[in-house]
Amino acid sequence: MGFFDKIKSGLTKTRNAMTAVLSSVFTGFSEIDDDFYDELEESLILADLGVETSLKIVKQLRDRVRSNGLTKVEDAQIQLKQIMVDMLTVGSTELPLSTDPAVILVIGVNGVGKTTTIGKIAKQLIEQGKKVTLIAGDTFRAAAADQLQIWAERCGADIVRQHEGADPASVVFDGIQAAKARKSNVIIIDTAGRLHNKVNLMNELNKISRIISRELPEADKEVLLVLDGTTGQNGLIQAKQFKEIAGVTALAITKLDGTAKGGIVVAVADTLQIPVKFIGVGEQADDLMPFVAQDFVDALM
Ligand SMILES: Nc1nc2c(ncn2[C@@H]2O[C@H](COP(=O)(O)OP(=O)(O)O)[C@@H](O)[C@H]2O)c(=O)[nH]1
Ligand SMILES: [Mg+2]
Repeated sequence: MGFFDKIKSGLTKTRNAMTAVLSSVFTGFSEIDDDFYDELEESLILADLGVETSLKIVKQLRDRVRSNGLTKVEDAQIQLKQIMVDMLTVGSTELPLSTDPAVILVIGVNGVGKTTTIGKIAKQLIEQGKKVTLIAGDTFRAAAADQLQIWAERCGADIVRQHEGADPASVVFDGIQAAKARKSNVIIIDTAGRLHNKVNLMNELNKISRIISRELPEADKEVLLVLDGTTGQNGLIQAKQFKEIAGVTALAITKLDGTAKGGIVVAVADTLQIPVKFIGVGEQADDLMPFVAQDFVDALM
């Protein structure tokens, strides 16, 4: 399957949902009037774009329709797609990897797909010829490190882990020393995401960040927040909390294959103004796609 076909097939459920709600707007109206805009606004909210983002999209559409003197509903649809592409374009979608090593700190609540996403990213980087060290900073359960180890073995990454209950910051310290010794190009750090204990989580992530800054002051650093696309608007709330506590610089949105709520990607990018860099469309190693705004919107509509 080609690259775009894969994104398209991964987004089938969302596309069907979007088509269902948007078709009544784009086939039900022959002219662009207030009723058209009201119905469009409602449809976008139903498609999980969130109230704030939906209002913004409709306002921008009104402006574009007016300034371009558009009268046909089909023309409005083309503009709508362009507005979404622009909204999804909030910065570089590349990982910053110009230093040796570069560091990717991966955060997010339990079960969103952090460890899986790390395995997938590691595989892609190794295929590009990079040397990758994974650090098992989720020490809450031994199974978490075991899972990371399976991914490491599968794709040929090094892994640094300690016993269950070890201090995550100390695992990170060890991992950085090991990565330096092995001359790794990229370090990817897995973490535990117990958001119900926000203060502890914040302290833990701060401690890890301080170790990284101290041990690798010159390194490119990405703080990648992983969100579960199936959680819809809840994902947006989580993202806001993590942005506050952890200085998120990039997003990965997973499990889009299993949900009709993929519209959340637009809401998150627009509300947080943080670039989405990856989308997950399945559990296999190749099911993580680099994010391309135009392809995403084309696959949706
Ligand atoms: N369908 C699907 N499942 C995914 C995707 N990403 C992760 N998962 C699954 O989600 C579950 C939790 O993933 P895991 O990486 O352990 O989450 P973590 O707790 O954040 O580390 C696992 O069963 C993964 O296989 C995805 O893009 N699509
Ligand atoms: Mg995990």
